[in-house]
Amino acid sequence: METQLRKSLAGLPLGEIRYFASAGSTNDLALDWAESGAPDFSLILADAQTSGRGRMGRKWFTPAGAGLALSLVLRLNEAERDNVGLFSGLGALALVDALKLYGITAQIKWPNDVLINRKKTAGVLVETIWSGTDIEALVLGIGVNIFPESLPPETELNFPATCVQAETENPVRRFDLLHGLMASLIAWRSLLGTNTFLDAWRTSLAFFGETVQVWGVETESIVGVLDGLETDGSLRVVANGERHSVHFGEIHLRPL
Ligand code: BT5
Repeated sequence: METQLRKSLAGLPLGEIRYFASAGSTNDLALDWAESGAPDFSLILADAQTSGRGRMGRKWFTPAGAGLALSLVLRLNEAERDNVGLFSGLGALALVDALKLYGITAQIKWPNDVLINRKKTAGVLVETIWSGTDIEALVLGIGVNIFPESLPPETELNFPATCVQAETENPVRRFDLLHGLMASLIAWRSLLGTNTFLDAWRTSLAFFGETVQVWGVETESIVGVLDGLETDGSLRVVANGERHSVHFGEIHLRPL
């Protein structure tokens, strides 16, 4: 498996690559690796995770042989440090692009989910390591459901879920999709924060123009029309004629 993985990524300008048949959470491994000097764009991939994480301590289900669970260590340049709020969009956008290889038009449920036909097929988890007031490294974790076995039991879901193979007639090979995803990440990273990047993200937003409810831990919920993105990656919602910018954090979004 590891040989196949390395072969499929050969030729891409990545940092180092580590593969695990089973890991706790690839994000935890990547955070440790970042602390101990992983070079930029180093990749950790696990076939299975025993404690895969979503946001706020939620779980990410990752049984063996069924999906992709990966984390990248990114060393940010100055411009990227000013755009940290765009990295979950970067992960989601790169996956949306890679899925086009299978004729799939996916959408981004702001801020961190990728949906196919309004069902969740992937989640992005961004975590940062700080040194004083500077970001030392950023870990970009991505989990993608590829085959039906990757889906958790319905009782564990707070949103409908699907997998890539259920949404295309083309046979999906995990490492082909991984290659496409890495190539797209490299391409979109160089455009982070540009109008091209923001327009592509906007165009891919799920529920655009629809009435949604957005709520967080400390904020009151807003019901309004999803109207787009601000340049810092926050979401624009118009409620009673008033524009609200919803920032990252612990945010839930649902179509009404
Ligand atoms: C996410 O969190 O969607 C981010 C998931 C990131 C996972 C990757 S895998 C590689 C890396 N290593 C890690 O440990 N994590 C990252 P959130 O928006 O909080 O959604 C979590 C919720 O999604 C859970 O509470 C479940 O309801 C649901 N869920 C869990 N596993 C799922 C799956 N395989 N498919 C669809 N939904 C799932």
